Amino acid sequence: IPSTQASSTIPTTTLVTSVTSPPPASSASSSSATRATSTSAATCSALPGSISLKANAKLNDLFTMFNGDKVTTKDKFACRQAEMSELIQRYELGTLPGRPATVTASFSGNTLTINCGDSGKSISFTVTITYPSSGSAPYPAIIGYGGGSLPAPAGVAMINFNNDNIAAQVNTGSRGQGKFYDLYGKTHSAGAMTAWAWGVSRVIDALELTPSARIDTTRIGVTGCSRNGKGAMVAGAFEKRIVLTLPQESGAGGSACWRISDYLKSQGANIQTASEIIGEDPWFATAFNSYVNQVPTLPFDHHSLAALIAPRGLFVIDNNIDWLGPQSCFGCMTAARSAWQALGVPNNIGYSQIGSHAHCAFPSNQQSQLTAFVQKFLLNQSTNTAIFQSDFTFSPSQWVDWTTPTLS
Ligand code: MCU
Repeated sequence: IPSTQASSTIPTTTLVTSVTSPPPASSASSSSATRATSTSAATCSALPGSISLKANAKLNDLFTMFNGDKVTTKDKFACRQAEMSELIQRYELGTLPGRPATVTASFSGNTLTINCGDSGKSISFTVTITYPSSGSAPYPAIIGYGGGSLPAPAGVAMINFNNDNIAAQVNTGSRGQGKFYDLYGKTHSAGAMTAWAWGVSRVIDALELTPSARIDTTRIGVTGCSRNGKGAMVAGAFEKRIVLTLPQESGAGGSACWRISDYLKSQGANIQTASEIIGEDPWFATAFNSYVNQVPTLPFDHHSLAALIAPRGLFVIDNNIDWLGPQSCFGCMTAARSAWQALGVPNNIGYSQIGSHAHCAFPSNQQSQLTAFVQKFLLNQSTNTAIFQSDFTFSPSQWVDWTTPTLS
């Protein structure tokens, strides 16, 4: 089916002809970004407030700090992750706020209500929990953006997260709409994906506060497909309490790398790129608009975003739809895998691209792979997650000019 069917389900018509404002000053605030992403940030060197970006056609080195220091230890890699998180927030996704001043929760039926308050404003939203018919409480759970598009695994609760309610994604006119912006203001720098990740963190806060919901908050996964797969990857990157991230058919803005997608487009592929995607929905900060036509200046790519998840579990599920850039996704995740290799857990990241099925229709021949990841990370079983497969090829010599250390 692949490409032809894809073009009818995935519109490719929106084009962007202009770029807008530079990053607002607030998005350059290092304190909020680092606080939100790393507990060891206090011992890490701070990024300068103002950075002059240098073009780099290759995928950025995951193991050299912005100031040139080499990363040789796991602790230093945590600093590098905090730094990459801050860079990604600054130039692509917008600032992730930490926990608001108040978070309270109530639970009734299968509905968890989350109330958040800060600076005199408050919002409330709900998620619904579907419990498994097997296993025992407290259950592990997978938070599904828009309910998710994966079959519910045995023994695992599914939490339906209405991400559109937190930040709308109808078209570019959706910017600033949703509960996140009701709390933080319509002009907050966070794009929709950052707002959703913030929402996921509040769901986990609420579950921690609510033992009667019978969810084990040390065993939480996140998933979503397509646009929601991009969002799931961002949530996994920003929220360390998530132990398994399952982005499905996420494409550009998810498991694809901007640089590789631009290259494939230059070779004639019908593939979504950075300059195209910003005309579709407010998934990114407006700051990103200034870089979509000069992608090599970005001090990261999406292998860096994925690397924020290491050493936690990541299983990337892809299709073979041209627009989603499966070749870019495979290359990008192969580069990302270096982070898990450096940390000594290469099989905590898996990649599986299997095509010939409708967009977001999880195929039965990926089931055993998904089950292996779910059992390992959510059910504490010992399974074989050495899964890294694609119909496409990746040439490291074209994209990677750094080496993968073994971190002590
Ligand atoms: C793969 O995610 C998106 C894609 O980025 C968009 O260009 C397309 O319109 O929609 C996809 C999607 O979310 O499909 C449900």
